[in-house]
Amino acid sequence: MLKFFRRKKPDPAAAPEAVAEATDTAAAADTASVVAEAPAVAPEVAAPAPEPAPPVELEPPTLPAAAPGKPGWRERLRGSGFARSFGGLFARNPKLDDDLLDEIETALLTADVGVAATTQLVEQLRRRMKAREFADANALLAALRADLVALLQPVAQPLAIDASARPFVILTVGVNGVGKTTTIGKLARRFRDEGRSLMLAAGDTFRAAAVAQLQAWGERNGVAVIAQGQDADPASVAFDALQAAKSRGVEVLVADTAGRLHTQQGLMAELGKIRRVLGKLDPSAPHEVLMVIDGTTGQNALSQLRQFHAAVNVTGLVVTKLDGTAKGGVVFALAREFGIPIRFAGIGERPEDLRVFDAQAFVDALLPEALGG
Ligand SMILES: Nc1nc2c(ncn2[C@@H]2O[C@H](COP(=O)(O)OP(=O)(O)OP(=O)(O)O)[C@@H](O)[C@H]2O)c(=O)[nH]1
Ligand SMILES: [Mg+2]
Repeated sequence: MLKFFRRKKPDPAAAPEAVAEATDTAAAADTASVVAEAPAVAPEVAAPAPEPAPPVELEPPTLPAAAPGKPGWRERLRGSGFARSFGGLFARNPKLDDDLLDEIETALLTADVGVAATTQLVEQLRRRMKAREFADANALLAALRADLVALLQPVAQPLAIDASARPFVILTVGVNGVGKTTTIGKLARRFRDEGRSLMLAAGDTFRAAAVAQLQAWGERNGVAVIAQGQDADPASVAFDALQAAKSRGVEVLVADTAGRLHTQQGLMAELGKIRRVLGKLDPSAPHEVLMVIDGTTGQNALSQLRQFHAAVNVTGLVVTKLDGTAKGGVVFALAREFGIPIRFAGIGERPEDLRVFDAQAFVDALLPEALGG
């Protein structure tokens, strides 16, 4: 059975504290220091399901857009394996020689850039060093930085919502625990802030907590969540949700799916079924198959993407958890091997920590500015 969940708009007369809370949140978004102190909002456990309510039109956003660039990429990625190994290397003011290239090679491999991309980058630098293109090690660093940006530039393609697709359907896939549901919650906030009407589909029917987790994000952002509950057929949830989104004329539908290992044939086939069922209502749906990849995964991310791509034709990537201990280098390996657009980077757990992927900002955050830096 279809259920609709949505949050009531704060009514100043009935719930002054709700208005105060919204105002506080808005003020906090303008103040970096306050934002930095704000608690993480990602739900970890099942939240109580809200009261079912009849479907109503979505309201315009009540919260302002998250402040861009706060905190910055560099601040969030400082702890990455990539930043640490290169920070150490260049702080030592190395000489321009083959040893430096060997050290760069080791640093790239250690940071999960992978053998193929590392070899390509290092050999490129070696050729140019032999041709005496670099005056010093600093010039070589500048070249490495430019090469890394060039590797990512072709895949730094933001997600464009095609207005002629109504709704524009985003199917979210990925292995267990990579951040799919959290990313959907962040996207919901983003789309709401852009003034788009949207719906979410609770297609992870493996666990009751998964449905509740998505409902909590929907609640928080005033977005309707279509759910059938635990053990329902996820393809049927997707079908119902697309039907509801079509009849309501919403702009964007984002469907969650259960995490699954790329090696589980049956579960991978289930994704194909979800895809086919969506296609029955709209032959062009899903318009985006967004695969979420955990940035801490390392080279295994390549085989994950290979399998998901074969099963469901991935059109865009989100790399999450690049804050913290992620090495970050797998982003280069993914870009080189697949050329699939990287839409967003997750650099924290709060809604504003989902950033449109920016090749230059990413590389700048990973590498020190200059020698001795
Ligand atoms: N630090 C950090 N944590 C993140 C990020 N994205 C997601 N997480 C955390 O990762 C954990 C798992 O996130 P979920 O969204 O539940 O992952 P999922 O892919 O939906 O998991 P399953 O549905 O169980 O497969 C949560 O604790 C999130 O808060 C990120 O960019 N940075
Ligand atoms: Mg989930």
